[in-house]
Amino acid sequence: MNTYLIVAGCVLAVALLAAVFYFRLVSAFTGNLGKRRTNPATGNPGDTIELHAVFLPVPGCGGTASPFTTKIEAYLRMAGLPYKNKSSDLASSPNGRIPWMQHGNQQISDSRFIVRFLHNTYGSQLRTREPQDPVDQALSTTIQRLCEQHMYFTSLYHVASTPDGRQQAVKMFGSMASWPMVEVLTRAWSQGRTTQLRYQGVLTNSHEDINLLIAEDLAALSALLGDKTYFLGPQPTVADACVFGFIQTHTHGLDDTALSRAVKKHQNLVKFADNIQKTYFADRLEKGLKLD
Ligand SMILES: N[C@@H](CCC(=O)N[C@@H](CS)C(=O)NCC(=O)O)C(=O)O
Repeated sequence: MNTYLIVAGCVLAVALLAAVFYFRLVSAFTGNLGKRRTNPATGNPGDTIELHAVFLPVPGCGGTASPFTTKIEAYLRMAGLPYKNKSSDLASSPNGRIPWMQHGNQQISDSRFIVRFLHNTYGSQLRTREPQDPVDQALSTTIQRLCEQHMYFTSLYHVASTPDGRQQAVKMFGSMASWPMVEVLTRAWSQGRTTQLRYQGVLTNSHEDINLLIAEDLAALSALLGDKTYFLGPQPTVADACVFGFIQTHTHGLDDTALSRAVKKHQNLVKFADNIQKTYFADRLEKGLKLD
């Protein structure tokens, strides 16, 4: 009787611990608000650029799974600024998001403020030249916000909340852990992200309507690009780095998904991403991802 009670107590304690662990994971994936902080505007150009992120490689792609991180890597490469990749996690990020940058003794979070910081710090040393014309500048802002504040969430819906995306999540976590942890991470990630999308608003729409929104965003990008190599002129700008960050896993990832099929309807976007991969990520494609 006593033994029976002890075994039952142990089983209950383990189940309770497992449930607490699982719900902490879900809450971590629902989104960490981080600290609200004002980013430094400029730094010392002699300092090393350390890019901190969770670098999850995606077979076939120059960048990694995080679109905001790929945006910054593409921008640094286009601008000709050497940098080091540092593997990090969300908990060590100053604002609870990736990527973030360590520059000398300063930390800069949020890709928009990282770009502003690089601009102010390196100025004419940058190989990229952002547009001078106010309408082109407005287009650059519009393109970036479209990707970051809309396409990010509609894409996340596909990856986190549809069976198609589940397969991708399993692969993503498969590069970090083994079964049964992959199963636990995938479930917790999907549950956390789905809750995040419910608060964000995307999940107030049906699957069909979300797909219509995705098709409209991609058609808009495709029309803006037309038959040009880059969105805003003969040289790449941050808008190109940003679009690349958000479409490369769909244009070049090896999986055939609803998103990859939607993007591939626009062959000019595929050609655009292909050119950026070949021009700026050839080393990565050849030698793989290098982390310090
Ligand atoms: N506005 C931020 C967004 C960065 C962001 O949301 N990054 C994602 C990864 S791609 C993240 O850290 N998500 C963690 C979370 O939502 O908890 C930026 O431009 O850098």
